[in-house]
Amino acid sequence: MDKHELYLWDLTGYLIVRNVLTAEELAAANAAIDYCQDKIPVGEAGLGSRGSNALKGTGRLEMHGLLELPKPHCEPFRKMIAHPALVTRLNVMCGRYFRLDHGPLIIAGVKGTEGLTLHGSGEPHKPVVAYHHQNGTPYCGGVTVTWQLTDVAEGDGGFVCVPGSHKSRYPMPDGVRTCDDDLGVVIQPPMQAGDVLFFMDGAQTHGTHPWRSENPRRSVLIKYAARDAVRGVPRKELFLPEVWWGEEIVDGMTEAQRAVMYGPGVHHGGVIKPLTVDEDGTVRIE
Ligand SMILES: O=C(O)CCC(=O)C(=O)O
Repeated sequence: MDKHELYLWDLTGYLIVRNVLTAEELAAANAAIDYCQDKIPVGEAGLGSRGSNALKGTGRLEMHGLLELPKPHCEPFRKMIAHPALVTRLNVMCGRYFRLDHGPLIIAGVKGTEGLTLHGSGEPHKPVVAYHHQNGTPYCGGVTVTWQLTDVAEGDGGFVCVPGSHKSRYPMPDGVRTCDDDLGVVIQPPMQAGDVLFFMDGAQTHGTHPWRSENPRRSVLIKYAARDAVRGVPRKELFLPEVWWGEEIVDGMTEAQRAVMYGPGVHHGGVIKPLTVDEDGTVRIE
């Protein structure tokens, strides 16, 4: 990661590296998506745009599990997860012991596919994904890397962000969240097939504009974390105390004791309940 990239990354919260995939690698990744195209589920319209006028459209197309595709179709994504263009940069962005937190997943789009309301920002502070800079060293808890398998021209839609919002100290206005009154701060960077986008995920305000092009959208997202940050896990059952610690350790624990034995992560789907202490000193599930 050279000093110009570092400057752009720290300044804006995203970075585009051009022309990373070779023509052969791009063809193999597109062939893998052709293979599973019919299986990409269409989400319920409105779930992404959530009442926004600017973002409305047909249901979103998104699918996880690209590493689970049969060979040879998982191979392009195996290559992507530890690609040298990523390693050199993630070593700086998240620290040398970064790891894959969740993904790879495909976000696809056909003309009219709805957008996704903007989310993430520097306010309120979310330690697990926050951006911090100290003594000349940047640190970001969560970085998403998006591989473009098709071109994204200006105005096509897809990924959008508010550059610099990882340093924001005020809540995101509702019009920016919905893009109905975005104050002119939301940008949609054009990219070409084979380019790679890095963005500060939960630290930066970002989302999706509706897809407006006749050509399909194909973006493969891989979500990385600093090694000491935990966002999601590949399978929800990994959170369970008997899986995370082992049944022999948690066997016979009270409900409150078990509640503190869940594995780490924010995407636990509500299975982890907070504890409270009653006036008489009893610890119980809230
Ligand atoms: O690439 C996009 O369309 C945005 C993805 C997004 O919002 C996310 O990964 O949280």
